[in-house]
Amino acid sequence: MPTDDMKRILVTGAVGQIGSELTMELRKKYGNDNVIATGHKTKPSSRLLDSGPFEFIDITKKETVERIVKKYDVDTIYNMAAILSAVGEEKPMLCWNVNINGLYNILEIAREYEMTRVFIPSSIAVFGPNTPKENTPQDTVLKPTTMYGLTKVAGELLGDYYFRRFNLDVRGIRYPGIISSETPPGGGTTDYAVEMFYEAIRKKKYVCFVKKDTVLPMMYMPDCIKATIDLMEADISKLQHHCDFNIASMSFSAEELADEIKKHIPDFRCEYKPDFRQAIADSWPRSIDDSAARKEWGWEPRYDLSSMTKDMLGKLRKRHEMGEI
Ligand code: AKB
Repeated sequence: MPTDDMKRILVTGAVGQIGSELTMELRKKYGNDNVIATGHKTKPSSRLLDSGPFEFIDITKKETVERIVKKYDVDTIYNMAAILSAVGEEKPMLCWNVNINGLYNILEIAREYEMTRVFIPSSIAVFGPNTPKENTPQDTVLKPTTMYGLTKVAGELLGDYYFRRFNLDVRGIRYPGIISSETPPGGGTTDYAVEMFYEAIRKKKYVCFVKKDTVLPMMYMPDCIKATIDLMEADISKLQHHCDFNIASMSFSAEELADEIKKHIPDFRCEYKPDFRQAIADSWPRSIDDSAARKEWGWEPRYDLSSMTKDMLGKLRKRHEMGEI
């Protein structure tokens, strides 16, 4: 396994939607004590706290990250801390600061400490209204209209720059909307898809903040975690791209998702009341061409809409019965 060189891993944003599940999977794979979970302000779950080291940092303050890197002799970073699209429109300066200045600090530290590898997530938000919407190509127009999107374009370019200029092994994926049952997302446009599941279990009704015919690319968390770790473990000699891999698994409209949930909860009702997030969703692709990821590191999703819905509802139902949600 090409993993011997990643021994001490730091995860930023480990309290967040993807970071929390990624940390647990990395701990399973690389050993609990070798994966240092970090967060900013949010209290970590006991699952995260009890299974390995946890520290508070602020990626916009370089010294706070550097202290932890030295303390644990870190050689690999997954930089999952970010401000997502909806909050990014409400707080554009915060979004710039975390997603650009924070990322710059991470890359600089990785360069200074000669780290083995860095993961920097990107997003379908790098695309904009002028990008082809169906089967969006790997290499295409990148002119987003959101602050989040433009920080992600700059982030991809910055990562590729560090690879070329400083020989730092930086890798990244353009995540679609991620659907998960552990930690809810916060501040994104694709959050409606997750909320719909939670509310279907809790109240059997949901008011969706995008129109029913809004189609976006989505992915179930187990596939997201698999993609992230697989890319980090991929043989570098096979990679032609580095920080900007398109990946796809499923695309559906808000109404198609509601209909799929209704197959399991027949009295579930969904209403549609679009807000400012509709414009963001409308600027993004409907489906993604991920042939580069398939070819360069063997990406292949496992879940589709039907298998994801069954699994999500099963997991959330259990958590509901235990009074967790
Ligand atoms: C968001 O909606 O902002 C994120 C994303 C697609 O990057 N989930």
